[in-house]
Amino acid sequence: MAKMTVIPLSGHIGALVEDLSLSALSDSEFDAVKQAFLDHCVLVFPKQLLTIEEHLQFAARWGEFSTSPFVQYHPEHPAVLQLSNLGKANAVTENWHFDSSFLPAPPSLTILSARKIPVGGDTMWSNQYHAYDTLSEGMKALLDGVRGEFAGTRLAKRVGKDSDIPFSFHPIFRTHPDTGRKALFVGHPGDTLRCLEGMTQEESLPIIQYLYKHSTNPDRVYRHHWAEGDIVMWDNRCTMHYAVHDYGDQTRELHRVSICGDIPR
Ligand SMILES: O=C(O)CCC(=O)C(=O)O
Ligand SMILES: [Fe+2]
Repeated sequence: MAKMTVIPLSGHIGALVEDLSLSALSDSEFDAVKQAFLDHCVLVFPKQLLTIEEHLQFAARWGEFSTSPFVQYHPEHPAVLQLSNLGKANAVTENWHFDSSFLPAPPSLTILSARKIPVGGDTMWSNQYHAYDTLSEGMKALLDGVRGEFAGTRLAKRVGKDSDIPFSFHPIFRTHPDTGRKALFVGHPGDTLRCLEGMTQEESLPIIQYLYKHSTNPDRVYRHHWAEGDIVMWDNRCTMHYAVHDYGDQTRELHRVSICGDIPR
């Protein structure tokens, strides 16, 4: 078998992995994929056309499956979330976010498998190591060790649980457990990242707004144009993502499997 090739997809995030079959991955190939994942934060594996079982087998190599509250999983495969077109008004993922940042230990990574793709429906990712690295030394010093209050507002509201919104405190500069690099860890101002600890809302909101805008500068973004059969995986500890809803009522179906992560530090 030909040796896998890894081709960067943008200046700062994402790589295309070719000449590799995820359904027949050797241990040494897995090690190479893992290194490419840590280096590029988002990996695209085109034309894999995995079955649900093959998707789950590949995902299981990365750790325990993680599930989120407020969403319903596949009736026969409890680790598989079926993403479908719920309409633009209900699209909780059409904003820049880390997955489940309101949990004490958000997932480490997610693997999507594209089943039915409309015209449109791209997904974007942004590199949060780069977002941290490009902050001024003054901003890094000001916010070093500061924690934010992360809330699951959008998901809770979608199921009518407005009065019982879960939240967790996390450092807004988190250190990746495998690479040791620092990444900016923020969320939608007000909805997701409600406040910075030890500051009033009036003081924290302008800072959060600045950081949120900074986190998604186009310099650090890769936008993926899906094709059926694509597998895309991202590191939820150092990237944010945004699902563009520009496809009206066309069908869009992806399967999603996430892996348990550590408590952010
Ligand atoms: O639909 C997508 O492209 C991604 C949706 C999303 O935010 C997720 O699966 O975590
Ligand atoms: Fe997401």
